[in-house]
Amino acid sequence: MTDKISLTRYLVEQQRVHGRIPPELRLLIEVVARACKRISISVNKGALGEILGSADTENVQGEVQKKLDVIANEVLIEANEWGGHLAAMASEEMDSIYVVPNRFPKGEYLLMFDPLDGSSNIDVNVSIGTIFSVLRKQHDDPTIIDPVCEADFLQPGRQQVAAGYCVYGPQTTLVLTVGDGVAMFTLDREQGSWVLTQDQVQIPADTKEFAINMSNMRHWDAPVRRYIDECLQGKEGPRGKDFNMRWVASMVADVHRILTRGGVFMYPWDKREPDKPGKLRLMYEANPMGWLVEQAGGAATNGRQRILDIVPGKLHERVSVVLGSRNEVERVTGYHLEADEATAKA
Ligand code: AHM
Ligand code: MG
Repeated sequence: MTDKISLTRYLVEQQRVHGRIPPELRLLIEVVARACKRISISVNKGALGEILGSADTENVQGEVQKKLDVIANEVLIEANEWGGHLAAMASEEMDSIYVVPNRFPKGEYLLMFDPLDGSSNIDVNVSIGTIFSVLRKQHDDPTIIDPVCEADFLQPGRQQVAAGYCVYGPQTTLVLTVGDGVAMFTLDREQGSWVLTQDQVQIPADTKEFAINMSNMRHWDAPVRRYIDECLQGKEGPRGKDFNMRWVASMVADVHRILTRGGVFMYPWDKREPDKPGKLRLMYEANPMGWLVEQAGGAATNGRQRILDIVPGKLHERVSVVLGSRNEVERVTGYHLEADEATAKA
């Protein structure tokens, strides 16, 4: 690229030319991007930075926290709490919402994040990331500033005003939407700046690649089995083409591949924990990824319903996820709906 566009310039143009984002939201995104830069530096240090291994604590989901989960969470909070653009934050690593302390000015935005996605990959030097989602606090009467509470966060994903992720891989890439398509920024380490390297990202509607944790196959529901069985039959089967499989076990990396070259990603409900709707979390994993994928021309459902239309009942709600190339997501969703109809008729 000869005329390099920085993240700052991209955001200023989104604010000034397209009128899409107010200055406070621009500031918020820049602060998140700065925090991701700091996390990226820690990730790069690896064992030299003493960031590997377990923190010997558990999060609200009962998962053992890695040191880097805790570090990344602190970096995001410290970076964002004082700027005056936020009312509160919520994270995979915190039981309840973090209200901006009274010593700082408050804004109208709510920030949610999975500070370090793909925790199982930290110690093995495989791509990991940070996922974030921004909502605006809803007011019945905008002149009244009420204290913020968890209920303020429980908005469907279609109300997000910004969403993105940063993937810490061979390159560090920030992927963002403010509702005007998907833009990708690569971290230029020498300059310390984010450079726009792709705008208006598009996911092809068709694909020959799926991503699912195949070791859970015996626990899946019939429609997911049917879809994967058909893919595995390749050219000789009903799909008439061979499929490839990839599973990084970091949602950020799997979604990044799909935004780059297409594919379908699934983390469906399964029988291991029948009472949980899925493994992934709706508000800071599925919603931001779902919006990014839709903004790139793809689709995202829970197998039956558009993810962005789900009204959350609680902060750490889980959800089944099917996202990526539109025609494949529609096929998987169709298989679920067909199965539901058959059950209803029986
Ligand atoms: P995390 O947020 O604790 O890292 O968990 C979410 C991750 C996703 O990134 C990934 O898609 C999935 O869990 C991997 O699950 P599995 O270990 O079953 O392959
Ligand atoms: Mg995660």
